[in-house]
Amino acid sequence: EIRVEDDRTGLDIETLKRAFADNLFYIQGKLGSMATPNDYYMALAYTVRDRLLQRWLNSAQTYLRGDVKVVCYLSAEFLLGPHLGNNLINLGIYDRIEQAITESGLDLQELIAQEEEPGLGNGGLGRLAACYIDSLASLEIPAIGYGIRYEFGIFDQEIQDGWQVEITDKWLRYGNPWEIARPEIAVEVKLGGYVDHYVDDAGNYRTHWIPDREVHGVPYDTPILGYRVNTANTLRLWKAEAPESFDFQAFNVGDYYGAVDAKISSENITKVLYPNDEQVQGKRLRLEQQYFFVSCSLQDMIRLYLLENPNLDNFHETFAVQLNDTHPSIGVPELMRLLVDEHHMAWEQAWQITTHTFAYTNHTLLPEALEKWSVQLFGRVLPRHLEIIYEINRRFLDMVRIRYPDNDAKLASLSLIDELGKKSVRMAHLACVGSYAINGVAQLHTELLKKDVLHDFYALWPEKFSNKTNGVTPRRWVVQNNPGLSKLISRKIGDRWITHLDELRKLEQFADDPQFQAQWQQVKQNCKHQLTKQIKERTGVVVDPTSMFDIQVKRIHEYKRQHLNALHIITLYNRLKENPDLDLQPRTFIFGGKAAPGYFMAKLMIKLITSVGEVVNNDPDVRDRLKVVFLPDYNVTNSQRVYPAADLSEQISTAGKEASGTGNMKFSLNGALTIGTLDGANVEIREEVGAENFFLFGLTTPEVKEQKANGYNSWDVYNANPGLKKAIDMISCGFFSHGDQQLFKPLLDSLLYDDKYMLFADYQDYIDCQDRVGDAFKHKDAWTKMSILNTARSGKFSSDRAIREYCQEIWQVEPVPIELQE
Ligand code: 26Q
Repeated sequence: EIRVEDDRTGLDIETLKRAFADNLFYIQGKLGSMATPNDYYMALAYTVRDRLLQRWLNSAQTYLRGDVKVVCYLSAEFLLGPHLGNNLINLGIYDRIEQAITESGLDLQELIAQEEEPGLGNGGLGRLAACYIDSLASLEIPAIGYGIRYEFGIFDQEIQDGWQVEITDKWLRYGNPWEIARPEIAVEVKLGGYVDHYVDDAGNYRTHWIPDREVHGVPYDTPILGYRVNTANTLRLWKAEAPESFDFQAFNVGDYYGAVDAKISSENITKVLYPNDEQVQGKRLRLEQQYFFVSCSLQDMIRLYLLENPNLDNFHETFAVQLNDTHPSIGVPELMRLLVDEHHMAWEQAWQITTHTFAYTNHTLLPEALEKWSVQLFGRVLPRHLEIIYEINRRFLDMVRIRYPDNDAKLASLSLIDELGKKSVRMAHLACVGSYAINGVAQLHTELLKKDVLHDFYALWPEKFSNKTNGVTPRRWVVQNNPGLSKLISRKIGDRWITHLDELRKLEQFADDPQFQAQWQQVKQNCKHQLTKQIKERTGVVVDPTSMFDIQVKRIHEYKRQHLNALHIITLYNRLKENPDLDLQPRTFIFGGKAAPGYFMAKLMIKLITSVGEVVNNDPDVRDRLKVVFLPDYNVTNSQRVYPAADLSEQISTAGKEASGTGNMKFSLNGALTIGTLDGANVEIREEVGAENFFLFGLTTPEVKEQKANGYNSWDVYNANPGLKKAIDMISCGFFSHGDQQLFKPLLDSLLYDDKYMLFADYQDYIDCQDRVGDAFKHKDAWTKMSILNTARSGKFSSDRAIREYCQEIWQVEPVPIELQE
């Protein structure tokens, strides 16, 4: 006897097989004989989704209780990666599903590979948001992730003739089985227009914002299941739609084409993710995106709150709202507007609530990445918010004047408005003033925030500042992407490390054990074999899986210095050319990463890497001892094959530029050794794994500053260092570009005449350090020991640890376990 629910919740193999067949027939409308791999994937995804739903609904219901505090993580990006494998692991049914699928005559890996990953982010910041919502759910913390449902996520990258080419990411093409639209709770968002001030019949000052556009925000919900718990939180992403009534009746009478234009322009808001990170451009549509999703989210929180409460007086006791960088910082004036204009609250009370609601995470020290909006543009898109910002600023500067009497310089440097040059709104200042907590993402980064970028705010409110070193989820970045390593670890120390990553320390005792070392090497070798196969398939390059895999994968940026890595490759190549019989440790250099489409220098860096690869890979004198690979389309899916296969992790940014880095953590957890500068979280990784298990090189942050102050001149370094000079001259004379001496000129000129990121200053130390790496790799057992110790001592870099710190020190939230009712 079978009950309906059994087919949708049952976890035994027979039920899973039946549910899978059922979904294929009734949802995909296919029989086995006509089903495509995608049909099978969809049928399996629905089978898994059914099993998430009761947990999800129970979680949602529990959170509606009045006494639960909920974290709202506001982020313009969530770089989730594929859901299926992750949900199978967190549900604890991976093995059973594998068996059910195999017994249905199919291959689970092949079905998992069908999923188009939601690439709703650029890189580190977006992926951090994804790790954090995994940890929130796994720690049973009530949480909602709020963001944008971009129709086109980060572009797909192809390499043509060595150059990056961008392809539209049509991730929704075949439907998305993980989301559920909730049009019944859509909200309205206003844009543009002007503001009316008047006195109402009761004598109150009131404000009326008359927009020239209104947009519908429709939420699409995705369940985020925790690891082996019943908690399934919600990721709520907003899609912009045109409200029919608005376009076709009130505002565009008789103008059909105009009405359709208005519809298109509304729906443009959530069309596409801006593919630049760390260099902002101040585009109107981007401001509209930010305001759109933040307004939708705050309105949604207020709706939820008023379901249980008579008024908004204690809003901040129910919601802790985290701002993932300044991208959602328009939330500060928006919450003020909602409270004051729409809910008629007094300014002072509204300000109390607002400044006890928001907390702000800063992710960057680069001046060009600090968001600014021209006052003129801002006033056109958000006229009421500009007024509110001026009022916040007026009151804030009154306070500053008391603290620093007769100090106009202080006022100018703290003001929310930059009055120099083109008048603009400083979003980081807005976020600092509107938040009760401000944090950096690694120890060094937080110190530099306090000392430099936000120094004046630190002087004002030292108690608001704290450090929250980033972390990554061990479920995706070890269990899922490295099953071989996970099984080996669990055989030795049990599986509690998956939720308590510090327990990896128990591996230390086996670091010298020859048998364990052999097993460890075997796992690494298998991973390298798999990546070797993938490299062959995707690039045609044949690499030696016994060579050292030396990997740099991350967004392409001058400050991340992929071109320093390239200079090392050229240097080794020159040594081989001078002495073909040199006893050189064979290496495979693997690069991956996207360049912002408008960032010419980054695109040229890709061309340099692929050009060097073309020469090195095909020179018979090299005898395959060096290979250079550029893996196209680096994304979450592809990265999961990369981290486990790495011997060496390249973390070589100029000291003081990388806020934290998170790839560095994924590598170390998977047993790669790091060659790195004292930048971002590298500092803490080295502290944890031990200086003797980390390859350190390069100037420190104060040394960089000092050299620049003392007139650092890269031209002199170039002339004084023959190895460097030779490498640069080869690029310059067209050795890697079929004689074209113009191709790389912009890149070389920036190095020879400016070298903002101090490549030449760090060149020799980097080369010397790489020589030590090469020597160390020859001693297999010593290397393996270092590899084991890297994994064993990287427990700190779990996002569970990071989220526990946020919960205790910023959000003041507690776990709420979910009971499963019928
Ligand atoms: C802003 C305005 C307009 C258009 C785009 C943007 C924009 C988008 C994305 C600005 C920045 C980003 C992404 C930044 C980012 O990924 N930062 C990284 O954050 C990681 C998580 O904290 C850190 O580990 C990295 O060090 C940091 O570079």
